[in-house]
Amino acid sequence: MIHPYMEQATLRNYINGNWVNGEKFTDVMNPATSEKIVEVPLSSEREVKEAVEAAKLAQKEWALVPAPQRAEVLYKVGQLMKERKEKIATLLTLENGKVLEEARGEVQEGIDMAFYMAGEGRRLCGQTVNAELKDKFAMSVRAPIGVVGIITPWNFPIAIATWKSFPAIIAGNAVIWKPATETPLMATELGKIFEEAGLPKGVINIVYGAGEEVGEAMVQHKDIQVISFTGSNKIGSHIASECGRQLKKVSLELGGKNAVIVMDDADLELAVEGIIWSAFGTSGQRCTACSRVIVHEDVKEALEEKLLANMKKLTIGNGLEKDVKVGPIINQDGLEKIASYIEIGKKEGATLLAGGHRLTEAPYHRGYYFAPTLFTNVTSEMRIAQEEIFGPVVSFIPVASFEEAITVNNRVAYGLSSAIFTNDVNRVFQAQRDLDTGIVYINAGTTGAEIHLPFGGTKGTGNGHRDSGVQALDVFTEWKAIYVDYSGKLQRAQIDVD
Ligand code: UN1
Repeated sequence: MIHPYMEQATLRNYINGNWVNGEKFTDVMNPATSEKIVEVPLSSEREVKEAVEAAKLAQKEWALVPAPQRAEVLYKVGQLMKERKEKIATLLTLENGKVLEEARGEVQEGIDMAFYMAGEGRRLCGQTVNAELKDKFAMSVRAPIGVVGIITPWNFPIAIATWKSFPAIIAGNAVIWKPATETPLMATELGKIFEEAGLPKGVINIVYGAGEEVGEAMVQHKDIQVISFTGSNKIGSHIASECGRQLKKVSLELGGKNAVIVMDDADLELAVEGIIWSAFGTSGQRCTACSRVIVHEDVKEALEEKLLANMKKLTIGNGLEKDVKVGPIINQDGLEKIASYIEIGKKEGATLLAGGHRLTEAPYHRGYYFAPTLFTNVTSEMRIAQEEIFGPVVSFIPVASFEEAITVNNRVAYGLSSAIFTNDVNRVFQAQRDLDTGIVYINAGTTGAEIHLPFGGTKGTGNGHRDSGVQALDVFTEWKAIYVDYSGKLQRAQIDVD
């Protein structure tokens, strides 16, 4: 039986411009209802190899297409995404569970990325510099790398795919893309759009399947020269070591343990709005989600009270329904992980002020819902204050001063996003200097990165690369230095300098 939102019962891989049938499949479920949506192929090394062969051939020609013409395809991609925004957003909510308003926002992030990277087709700037010798010209250019592999997560299945694939494509590479099996619809929709926009066959290839099979085959394939991965630290460090062994370039976006700092002079109403949005939006399943509130002790009780009152107003439910603000958790494993941290927090001596349990009564009984949760009196060494929970759980950590707030913020293994609410201009500038995360927000929550700035983090959040922004091009290009000697004689650098 075909699901009412679907045109097909089974999805197919997209290899060399063809939609290819799979052999083995797994079910894709709607996390809001547990109903089956579609089946997705579980591919193997064989499909990865086929995709790489196609990509190698396609890339040679694609690299010779002038970048402004490559950009025309991306403009078309952006245009088609814009026309289909509502349909794509609805499918995103169906497979991922995030509320429709957020799904629209995520699709918009992809549209923004398309137009932004299309613009790069007319830049891809290098430098011209002065040579140290007479009658000699020196410059640097960005060169494509070849075939690149991208492995994308279920929590932002279309936005993150655009952060990685669009810069790769505009720079003249071909792509092998393994989307998360929980959220394959976004890849099919984007694949169809690439096809309709006229991207030559083989420039993007979609291979569905498990990380252990398809992801591993990509990491081990000698002709995939770059791996760009967003996901867990455990898998990220495995990928990094395998790529390191092969001297393969790897870009990682991993976990976060992001905090909102609320100072004693903050606008508490605004801080509560920022915390609600960044802790409970997407049910806390963002790498950038706020999971710690580092609060000045003088405003701790007032902030708790206001936050609790606002948490009560949150409507939880199926993201396709109007006015729902918090959707389900992705699946049973996700729920169990969150539930296990509630027990850990209680054992560690934190005080549970709200939530802390799964929602099992109708209408929640068929989906994977977890009550928005607030712990207080948490200390910064507790595991709930150190480890990524990836759910709607926030911990209050009281502090006595601005300096202590900064120290507590930085005392975690991750460094993705941080935020401070204060009206003191000196503290604002000290904070943006001293917070050791890749993204810093002033008087806003920890989420909401824009695509034309670098996205990524310090310490355990990654390995120094950035997604999105012009910096994403560094992952998918090699720098080439070019010297043109027009003196007509041998000129030796560093020697013939008079
Ligand atoms: C993620 O959580 O992996 O800044 C991506 C944000 C979004 C992207 C989140 N624009 O929260």
